[in-house]
Amino acid sequence: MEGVSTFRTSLFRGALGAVSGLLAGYTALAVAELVASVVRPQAGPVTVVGGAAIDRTPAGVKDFAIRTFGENDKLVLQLGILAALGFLGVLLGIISLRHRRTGAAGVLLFGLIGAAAALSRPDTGGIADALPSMAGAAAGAAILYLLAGKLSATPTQAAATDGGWSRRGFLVAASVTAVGATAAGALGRTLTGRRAQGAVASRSAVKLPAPSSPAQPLPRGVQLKAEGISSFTTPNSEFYRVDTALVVPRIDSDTWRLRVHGKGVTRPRTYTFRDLLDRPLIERDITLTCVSNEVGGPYIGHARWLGVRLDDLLRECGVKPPSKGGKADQLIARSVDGMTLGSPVEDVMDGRDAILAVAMNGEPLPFEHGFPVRMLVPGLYGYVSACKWIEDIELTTFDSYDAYWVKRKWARKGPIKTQARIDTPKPFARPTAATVTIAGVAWAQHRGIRRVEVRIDDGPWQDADLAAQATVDTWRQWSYPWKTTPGGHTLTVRATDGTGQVQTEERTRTIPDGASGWHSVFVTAG
Ligand SMILES: Nc1nc2c(c(=O)[nH]1)N[C@H]1C(S)=C(S)[C@@H](COP(=O)(O)O)O[C@H]1N2
Ligand SMILES: [Mo]
Repeated sequence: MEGVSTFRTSLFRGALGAVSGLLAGYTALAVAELVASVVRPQAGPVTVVGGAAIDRTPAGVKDFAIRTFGENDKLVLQLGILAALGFLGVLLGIISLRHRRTGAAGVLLFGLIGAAAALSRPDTGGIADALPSMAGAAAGAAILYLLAGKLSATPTQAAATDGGWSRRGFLVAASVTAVGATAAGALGRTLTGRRAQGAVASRSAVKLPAPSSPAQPLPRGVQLKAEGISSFTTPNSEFYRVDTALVVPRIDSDTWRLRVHGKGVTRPRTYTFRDLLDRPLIERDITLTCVSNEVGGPYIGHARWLGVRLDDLLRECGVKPPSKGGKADQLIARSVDGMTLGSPVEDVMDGRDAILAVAMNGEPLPFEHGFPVRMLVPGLYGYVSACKWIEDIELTTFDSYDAYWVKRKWARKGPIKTQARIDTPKPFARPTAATVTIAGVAWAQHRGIRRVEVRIDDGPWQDADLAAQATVDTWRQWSYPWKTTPGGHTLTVRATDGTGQVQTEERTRTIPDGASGWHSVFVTAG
């Protein structure tokens, strides 16, 4: 009888130990977020550990994550980190029942790991970035030591004082900790939110000037009526998002600066947001595509952008393209979050509409898409051109510097490959109509789309009807009226670009320079 009750009591103590560990972890995170709200919101432990994990993830795993979790990949990563921390908290809590100091030291160790992760990030703000993790860990360790102390009475004593000081003392201490940590976390979030208010206000205050060179009006008929086809212009709220930022940078455009410097820059300059808005602005239709887009995938979007010509700005700084004797063949764009993207200077200055964009579909850039300024180069995948939250342009050479993704095994150069996608019917659809409209989009930015063909099963290639082409830098819609026959059918599409090159059948992975191959869907007609 007594044995059973002792067992129950120690089980109970074990559970309370686990609770102590969880509370210690919770306190550590809350205090760290509070300190981060003062130091730098991006230096919070979950953000830096997650960011460091992203930095170190092999290309294959990252590709898997993007493929499997899509744009939720960051959420999954953060939840994973929290789950791991919860597990470790429970473990340390139980250890601390026997070894109070060891438990507390364990919490401090995780603080050190967080601090190391913070200092390893490409956007690290220096030693101050270690503070949130260290302060959080110190608070967590103290709490674990305290709570474990409340539980350190022997089981028989605890049983003897059932409902007495030791249990009540623990409950009071645990409750105070929970409330205090929650308050600290809430205060941290409020402070971080207040910090962002300047940025939000600066964005609301932006008055977009009229372009001196407006976009050509979209030709009638760029948008087909087929049900289920993509909308030609992607609304900002639906535009795909691919980046490594666990916390979206919120930059105040009033304090933002863009520095241009490096090899062959005879007149280095720093531009303010006002400087850019005061220049002649061009408005252009450009379709953006991610190199991580699988055949048939969703990482493509189209918008009308407003911004300054990048070639003009570079010339003003004395930059010449390599073909005109320029010393630099690579332009490194650097963002406030430490991302680096390298574009060929030749492409940027060959007359195409490479821009520093300030607006997307008629409004200042959304924070997620790079406010206040991002770069865009028609014809190049985003990872080698479309730097969001840009703050620095450095002219250099491909031989002397590898940008972020290139260090991670992606190709140095990333011209967009010709692709076509079937938007409708959806895979495994069961259409019943006698004639079914097969329709979708095709793209080969900066070369344009000349032809799209559709094939039913192993039948002959047949020309699809092309929608109007806006410009060579945009995607193009197509459709094909298919007279169905009952049964299962594989529908395949391929495009020909503006140079006459037919899209290759050869299937490749997205790594290292973008997926190739034909998109097909299987449907059952009947
Ligand atoms: N600062 C920053 N800019 C970035 C990235 C990033 O991770 N960080 N990702 C690039 C990639 S891979 C792509 S495809 C485009 C996506 O732009 P979007 O999120 O506005 O669609 O942004 C590019 N610019
Ligand atoms: Mo990308």
